[in-house]
Amino acid sequence: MFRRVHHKTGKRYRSSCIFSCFIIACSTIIIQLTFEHVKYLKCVPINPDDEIIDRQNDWKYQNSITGTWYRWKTTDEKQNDHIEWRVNWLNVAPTSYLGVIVYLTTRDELNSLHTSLAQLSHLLSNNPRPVVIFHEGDLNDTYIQKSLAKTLGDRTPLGFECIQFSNSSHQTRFIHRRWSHKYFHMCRFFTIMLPNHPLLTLFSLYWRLDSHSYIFGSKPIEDPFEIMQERQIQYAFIMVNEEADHYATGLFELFNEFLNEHCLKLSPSVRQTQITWFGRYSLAMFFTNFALANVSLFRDHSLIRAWLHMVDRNGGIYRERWGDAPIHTLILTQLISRNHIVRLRYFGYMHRQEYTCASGVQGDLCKKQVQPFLKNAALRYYHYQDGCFPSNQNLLCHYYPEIT
Ligand SMILES: Nc1nc2c(ncn2[C@@H]2O[C@H](COP(=O)(O)OP(=O)(O)O)[C@@H](O)[C@H]2O)c(=O)[nH]1
Ligand SMILES: *[C@@H]1O[C@H](CO)[C@@H](O)[C@H](O)[C@H]1NC(C)=O
Ligand SMILES: *[C@@H]1O[C@H](CO)[C@@H](O)[C@H](O)[C@H]1NC(C)=O
Ligand SMILES: *[C@@H]1O[C@H](CO)[C@@H](O)[C@H](O)[C@H]1NC(C)=O
Ligand SMILES: [Mg+2]
Repeated sequence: MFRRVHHKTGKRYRSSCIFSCFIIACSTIIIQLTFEHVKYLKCVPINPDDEIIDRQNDWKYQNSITGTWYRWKTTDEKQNDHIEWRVNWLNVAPTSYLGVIVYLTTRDELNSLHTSLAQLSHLLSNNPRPVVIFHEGDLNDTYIQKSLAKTLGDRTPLGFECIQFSNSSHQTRFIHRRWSHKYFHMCRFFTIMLPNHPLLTLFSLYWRLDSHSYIFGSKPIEDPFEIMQERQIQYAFIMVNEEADHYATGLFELFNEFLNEHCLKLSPSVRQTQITWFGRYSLAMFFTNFALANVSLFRDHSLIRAWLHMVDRNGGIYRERWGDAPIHTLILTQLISRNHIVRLRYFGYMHRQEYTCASGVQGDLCKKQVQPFLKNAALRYYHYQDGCFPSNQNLLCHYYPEIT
């Protein structure tokens, strides 16, 4: 009997213990959830404009008429009070300032640059748009400039902007020694510097191409600047690609830090285009050697500016070889709504050994169109079906509306 009572007490004791544990566990969960909630409610975003510090750049640019050099700023103070940036236009002065086609290049790529300009001249013959070539002084020879102007044809304005990258060493702690200093400067140029050059204040939209970027097709194309203006598009691309993971070390972590500072969560577009099934960063990116953008997007949008400055301060461009492509892709998919970004599919495009034909141009027709650019028999060329790499599996590729 005694034992039985004892047994009963033990049982009661045990069940009350289980009950208490249950209550404690529940309370802990509730407290934690509340805390998370309060933390979220309490999240105070930092002011994006407070984060923008001029880093005492020693990059410079030169005016093509006066020859004066200026220090290049990335803050939004009006660029050195240029009332209006003046350009020494070859061929003819622009009649419209809606859009400008921009290149950065060197004399080493003069041959491909001629090809690239010839393609622009053919395909945009219905609506020539001004072209501006940024260079480091190796293209200020008048003879070279005139021959490039001739390739474009006398209806297309052509300007040259001489720039100087920094040569200070504080930015040059490389991990990727295989790449020259200059490559990192190029990445920084397209990430943050270009939209802050005073030439861009003259135009509403810009279109970036590389010297080895060829647009192609069987006939002149509709003007992409007009399409952007009519449809209020902020950004347009043509191909997508995937970054190598060793060129994006720490980038996605920095992006999450940025979101936290501004009390933002990953947008549905980032989640759908750049996060894998396993919740990891997919490295999908716009292939930004071809990109059309509203100039004010990367210059005046305060959160985008804050992100670009954060990336710049971090030094990852020089340290890890972060490219403008993943840097821009993350912030655009985060902040720009789905109907303000498009993929252009109505003409062919080739960059180095990679190409895609216009939507609907397949098989022999595609081969025929691209044939003139497959010049080097020693190289292997890659046809990106649909413009998507590695394949249709790249979720970024078909996410945005396409213009065919
Ligand atoms: N002026 C100048 N242009 C460069 C330099 N490095 C690259 N570029 C140009 O910047 C553009 C992009 O560079 P590219 O080497 O094509 O990069 P990739 O497309 O990532 O291989 C091309 O038009 C190059 O000619 C450089 O050091 N100086
Ligand atoms: C041409 O290039 C050199 C740098 O190589 C530069 O110092 C010079 O000022 C440039 N501009 C003109 C208009 O000659
Ligand atoms: C680059 O270095 C040279 C000498 O090392 C110096 O004279 C020049 O001013 C520097 N350029 C810039 C933009 O700082
Ligand atoms: C570019 O963006 C600015 C700011 O959002 C807007 O006011 C302007 O209309 C846009 N330009 C074009 C051509 O879409
Ligand atoms: Mg390139």
